[in-house]
Amino acid sequence: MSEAVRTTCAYCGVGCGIRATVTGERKVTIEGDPDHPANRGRLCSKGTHLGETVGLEGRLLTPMIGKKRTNWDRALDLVAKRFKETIARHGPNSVAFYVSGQLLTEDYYVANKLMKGFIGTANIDTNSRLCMSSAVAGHTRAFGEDIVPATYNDLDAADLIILVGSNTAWCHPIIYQRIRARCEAGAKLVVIDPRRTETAEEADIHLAIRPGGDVALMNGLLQYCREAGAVDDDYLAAHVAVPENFWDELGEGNDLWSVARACDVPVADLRRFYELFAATPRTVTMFSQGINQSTSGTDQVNAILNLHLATGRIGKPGAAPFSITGQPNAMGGREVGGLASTLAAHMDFAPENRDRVQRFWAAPAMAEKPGLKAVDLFRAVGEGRIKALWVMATNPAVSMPDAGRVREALAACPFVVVSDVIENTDTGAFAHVRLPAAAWGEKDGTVTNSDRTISRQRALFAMPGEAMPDWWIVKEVARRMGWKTAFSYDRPADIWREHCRLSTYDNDGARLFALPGAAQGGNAAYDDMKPFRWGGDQTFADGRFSTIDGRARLVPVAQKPLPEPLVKWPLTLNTGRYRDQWHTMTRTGLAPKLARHREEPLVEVHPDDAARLGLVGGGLARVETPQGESVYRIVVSEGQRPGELFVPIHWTDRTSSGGRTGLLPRPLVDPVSGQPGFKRTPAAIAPVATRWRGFLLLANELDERPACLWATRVAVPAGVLWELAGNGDLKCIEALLPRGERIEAQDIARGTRRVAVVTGGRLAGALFVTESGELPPRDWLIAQLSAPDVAPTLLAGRAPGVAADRGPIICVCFDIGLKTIAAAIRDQQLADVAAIGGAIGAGTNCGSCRPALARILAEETSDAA
Ligand SMILES: Nc1nc2c(c(=O)[nH]1)N[C@H]1C(S)=C(S)[C@@H](COP(=O)(O)OP(=O)(O)OC[C@H]3O[C@@H](n4cnc5c(=O)[nH]c(N)nc54)[C@H](O)[C@@H]3O)O[C@H]1N2
Ligand SMILES: Nc1nc2c(c(=O)[nH]1)N[C@H]1C(S)=C(S)[C@@H](COP(=O)(O)OP(=O)(O)OC[C@H]3O[C@@H](n4cnc5c(=O)[nH]c(N)nc54)[C@H](O)[C@@H]3O)O[C@H]1N2
Ligand code: SF4
Ligand SMILES: [Mo]
Repeated sequence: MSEAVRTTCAYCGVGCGIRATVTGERKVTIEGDPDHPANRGRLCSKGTHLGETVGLEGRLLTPMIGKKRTNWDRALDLVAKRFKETIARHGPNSVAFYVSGQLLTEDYYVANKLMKGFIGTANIDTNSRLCMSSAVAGHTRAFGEDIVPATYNDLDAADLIILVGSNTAWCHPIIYQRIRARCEAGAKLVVIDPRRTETAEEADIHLAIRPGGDVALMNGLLQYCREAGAVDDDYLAAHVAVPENFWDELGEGNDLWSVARACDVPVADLRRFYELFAATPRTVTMFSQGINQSTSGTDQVNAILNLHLATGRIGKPGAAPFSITGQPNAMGGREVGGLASTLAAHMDFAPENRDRVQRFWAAPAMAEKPGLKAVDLFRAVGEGRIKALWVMATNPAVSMPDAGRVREALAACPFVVVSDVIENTDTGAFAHVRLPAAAWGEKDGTVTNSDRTISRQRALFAMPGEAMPDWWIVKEVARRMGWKTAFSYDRPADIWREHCRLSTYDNDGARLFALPGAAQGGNAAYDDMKPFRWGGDQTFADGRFSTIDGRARLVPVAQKPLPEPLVKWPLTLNTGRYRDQWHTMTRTGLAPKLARHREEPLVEVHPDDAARLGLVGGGLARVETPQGESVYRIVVSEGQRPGELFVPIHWTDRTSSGGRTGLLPRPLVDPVSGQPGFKRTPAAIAPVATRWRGFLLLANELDERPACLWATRVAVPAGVLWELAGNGDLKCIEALLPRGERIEAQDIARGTRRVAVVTGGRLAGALFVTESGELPPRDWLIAQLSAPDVAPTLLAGRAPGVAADRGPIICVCFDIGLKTIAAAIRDQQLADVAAIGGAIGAGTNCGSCRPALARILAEETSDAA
């Protein structure tokens, strides 16, 4: 066994440190790094199960031109040639890169330098446009620079933590555990989210706000603070520029009653929240996609920043606004200037900045002005204005709004290059050239997390096949385009040092982002780099901001009128994430344990809507918007507001016929940031009838999705499970079963059909279908895929004597189902989450399921009462 390597988790912006020990060929054990400041040894379910995703199944391991394998020289020459030709014929603005917050800083730096300094256009945008560009724009308006002034330590010092539009318990679980710990020590938690998420369930106050009402809520609060004497006039006088009439304009229509009505929240809850805020100086307001992903996203961000500036709650321990980042290197992308609207090292396109960067890069063709933002960029592709596009580390055919239109654009584009780690992605299907990138665990570089802590990601394995790191791929293309010296990097450390030097180049302190010490280190220093934070632990403590006069700005923002429901589209569609899946599932979709929390894409509907529209839990429904439609499995949930639907973003063409959420949102964006409003799309829903439902269990992957109305892939140990439903006949489904010895059973009266295929004594496939009856529980059947001998009772669907299954898996670490937990609570009279852990272990490892355990406990105890 080799020594543990310190690296950083591949997933979210919490940026947890990991100690990874390679135990064999593509095998690794993962532990939290006790010395990493972001997590101090803890990991959530996704981090804990990273080891299940490092196998080579599904990997793209050779460069491809069309459907043919090729070698690197040919692929790189072709990419360089086509980009050069396109630029020569149509100018630099006819090409574009679409990159990702999942690139490492070094990768990102090289791509940005090539586009903005050498090709000579700023048509490089990133999926971070869809993620936190409103926060970037809001920070820049208020502080003069895109600075997140908070750190995780502020959470430990806060007396009030407000989570706005953030399902932290699922999306930033380790931050959430830190918040819970602080709440157990007495801090209060307020959650502002239209849904009653697991995060909201544990809050002292949950405001189930009418979607899009956040500016009204925050402006009302600011007005309340003013009246309650909680505005810090001294701070404002010393450090903040307040526009004339700011307070007069704020005062209008922002009384408690009007705000409660506008936001559709109980006035008593609103008053409690306002009183609590006014009385609690140590407040951290954390926000993410419920704020950013809106056509008023930037205003919503500034409404929050206004509150913190006006109450002087910034630059002090436990007091700060806190925009949390989603992707592992979203923050690093901001530092290198990966957005079309930023240049590099926290500089914009102002003449002096352009000039400075041009000098530093010795750039032959500096971009003159900001480039196309993601939605406009794909529109330009669709209209033929962009003729060569390179997509790296993102899956826009799934994740862009109005993804159907994005697919049409990709299909029409004369030259599409996709760099990915996975062979078959929805976006890769449109590529002329596919380039195999090295994945997490194979590549070296740095990432910056939500609280400005820079950590190293380190290689654990040799690069498989011909995979190469993204920085190498980009610099090889740059060199082939003719820029050999400017892209003569041999290792990530070379790029890192250049990036650090640019951050301090001609920087007298006007730009807070600066990495002075790091620029001098050698390769050994880079290899040994410990996590460190830039920008200080208490940013803005001196009250100086990055504006010309050093003052922050209050930015007047007004609530936009919220539209009434439309006749054809009477509902509002909200979209977001599940606890154990990551985006388009290219990696978490490989891990059977992570599939068990939510196996299928669900549409959550309020009981009143369900009753009115004939929607039954467990059935299927078609969700439709003006952009497209997709089918989901229905869940009736009290946690939804009436009139609203919630669907997950994770399922793709590869994994499901339904749940194709990217097709539904409008491509409408915030006017300042260009971020799409993913959370609020007018929609309609109707039940979908199917004659039969069933499941197909297979030892091997299928090349194509089963052709029926509903087919969703679920990763299981030693194989794959497809949940199915349809109206057609079963012949084409049965044809998917492998060859071998067939065992069959049929009950015509109940419309039941069961087929199993055995080869060499082992189960190779099984199809269970019913028209009217129940389907057997899946657990035992799935286990038969790994069993050395097929059980004779196979077609009965369960082991003799074994009763029902365990229900949905709540604790993925110890594989404990809902029913097991509920039974333990009842039988052993367990009174709290810790007692459940003591009795059956659930929740004692990663802790991601603790909010769910609390809810089950509450339900069981209220049932008992
Ligand atoms: N498990 C998991 N974790 C992840 C990811 C993942 O894919 N899976 N992705 C990572 C990434 S890239 C990101 S960006 C983050 C996102 O993390 P979050 O922002 O926490 O995630 P979302 O589920 O997109 O949306 C957050 C909440 O906003 C609420 N919301 C919708 N509309 C409104 C509104 O008008 N006002 C308010 N106040 N709230 C609203 C939604 O109901 C939802 O609960 O998660 C990161 N972490
Ligand atoms: N409706 C709706 N849509 C949304 C959102 C929403 O809330 N609602 N959220 C938006 C947000 S916040 C985000 S961040 C996006 C995320 O959306 P995407 O970025 O499209 O999602 P991922 O699945 O993370 O795509 C990453 C791709 O990079 C590949 N990859 C992984 N590692 C590497 C690497 O090292 N190199 C290379 N070259 N490739 C790699 C993966 O296999 C995968 O194909 O979705 C956005 N879309
Ligand atoms: S919270 Fe979970 S997914 Fe995010 S970095 Fe930490 S372990 Fe990884
Ligand atoms: Mo994101």
